[in-house]
Amino acid sequence: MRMKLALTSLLSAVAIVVMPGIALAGFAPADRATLQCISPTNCPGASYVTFNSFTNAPNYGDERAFFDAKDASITSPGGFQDKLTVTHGQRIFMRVYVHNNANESAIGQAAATAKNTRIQALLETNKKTSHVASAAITADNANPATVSDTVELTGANPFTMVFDRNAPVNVTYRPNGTGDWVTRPLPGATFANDQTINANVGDWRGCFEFGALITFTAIVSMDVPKIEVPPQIPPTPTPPSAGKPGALPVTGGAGSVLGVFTGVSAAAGAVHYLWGRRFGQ
Ligand SMILES: [Ca+2]
Repeated sequence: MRMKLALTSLLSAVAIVVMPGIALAGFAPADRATLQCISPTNCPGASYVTFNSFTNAPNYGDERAFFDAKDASITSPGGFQDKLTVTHGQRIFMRVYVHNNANESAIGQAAATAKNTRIQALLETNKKTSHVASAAITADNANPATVSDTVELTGANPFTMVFDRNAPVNVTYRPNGTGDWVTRPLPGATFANDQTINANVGDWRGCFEFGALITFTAIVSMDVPKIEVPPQIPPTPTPPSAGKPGALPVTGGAGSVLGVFTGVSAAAGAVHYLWGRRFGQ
């Protein structure tokens, strides 16, 4: 019995791993080592290159949840969410926060610099009512090598999403880690297809001074149900057949009633009378 239970558990685990087309929501790796600021002004950082692993960054909070989004019409700061309800034609403004947590002052700039740093954002390609968009940050000397996070998007009807190639892929950062924040096109960012953005940004120095936000836009295309317009012409009642047992609510059948009237208008009046009687009007 114990063997059977163990085998069942193993099969369940395998089924989860190989299930195609299912994107898991949330950040990954979920079990990676994390860092904590001792105070908002005292965040020692890591002795190795690792991205987005502070759980209480002063200006961001939990860095592991580094990919979020909001309606693109919201131009005020903030308002980003990990889960959105979307509608047809909606433009979604997406944001990736990037922070190499390595502590330059402890291990030196060279050891603290991420090498061959790559950013990727993905949308799902299938038409369905629930999508998981994902973003990943990878570097040759990072540990873990890749970290990722998601945005969940849900619609009332099946929809598809594409990146807006006419909107910029921007990076907001402080050049050389000092001074004012600037926003400019992210060097090397390309649309591999409508659902994939890639950027190789090369070296990425450690510490909060070099934190950055990468932004881009996606568009929702949703099936919109056709509005059913009721017919404006009332149905023409079919005069009941005299030979149809039980078709008439009056004693004597249709003939006895129609016989009271003459002509077309009289027949129409008879039908109205019959229907009125039948429905108790
Ligand atoms: Ca997220």
